[in-house]
Amino acid sequence: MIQDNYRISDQEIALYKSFGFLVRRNVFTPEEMAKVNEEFDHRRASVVAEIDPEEERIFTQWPTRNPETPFTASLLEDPRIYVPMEQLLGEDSVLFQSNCNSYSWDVQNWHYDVGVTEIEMIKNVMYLQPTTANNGALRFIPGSNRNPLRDELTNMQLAKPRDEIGVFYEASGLSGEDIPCFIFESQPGDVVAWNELTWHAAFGGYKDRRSCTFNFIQHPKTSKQRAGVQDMVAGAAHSVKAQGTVGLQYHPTWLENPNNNSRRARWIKNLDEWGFIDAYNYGKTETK
Ligand SMILES: O=C(O)CCC(=O)C(=O)O
Repeated sequence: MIQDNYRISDQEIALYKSFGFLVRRNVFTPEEMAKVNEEFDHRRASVVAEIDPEEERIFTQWPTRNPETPFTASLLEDPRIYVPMEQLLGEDSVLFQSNCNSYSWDVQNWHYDVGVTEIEMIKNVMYLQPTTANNGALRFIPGSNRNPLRDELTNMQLAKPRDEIGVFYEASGLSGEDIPCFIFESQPGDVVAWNELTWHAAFGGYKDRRSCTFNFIQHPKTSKQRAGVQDMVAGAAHSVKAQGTVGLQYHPTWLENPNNNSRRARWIKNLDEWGFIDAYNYGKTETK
């Protein structure tokens, strides 16, 4: 049963479904965000110590389900996160990926997160510092989760980096910052949830810009949806390598589920059955 007091409204559901994203303000308190930032400081220091300094990373990522960050990890099972997701994706949806990110890039070009269209996935992001249009706020092109717009933006080569100008940018003389969009200017504690097919970008980044993400996937019911999940599983090991994620997505202490949380138990069962645990933790590419 979904708990009533954390539910999003029918209007919010309509906004998400039509435009591909949903902004939720003040989901977490300033005190809670201070705790998340404090854990982030400590974990980031231990992660950086593990990375070869020669790498000079502009992006450092580590999974949230880690005993070094117990408060942040507890947010996975916080109804403020999972209740809206269960409304949007079904009560049997699963939190399959969750990371902390320290970005030091200036620009994140327009893109969408997954190529898999058969199964719906939602990413929740909260930024740990205030964001503004010129200081790393995430932007969305409303409705770009759906076709024909999603594919039209691909054909316009909106995702091309600055040094490889895409057809639209070349013909128009415009750049990524000029694309009409919704800009998610935010305070720590605000959360934006988006369909992972929705086009998004961020400009005006700075060193150690911080976010935490919580990604949910629908429980597959049809053979097409099951194939979609398998495609995600097949790409998981590659994504860990490409992103240079430090540490296990599903830490053994989280998998032990010491308090017998029933939602966590269901997630673990599904993650194991679908092959995510083998793929993310052990780099196994063949699906079950
Ligand atoms: O904040 C950023 O630089 C980009 C975030 C993003 O693209 C994502 O979380 O998928």
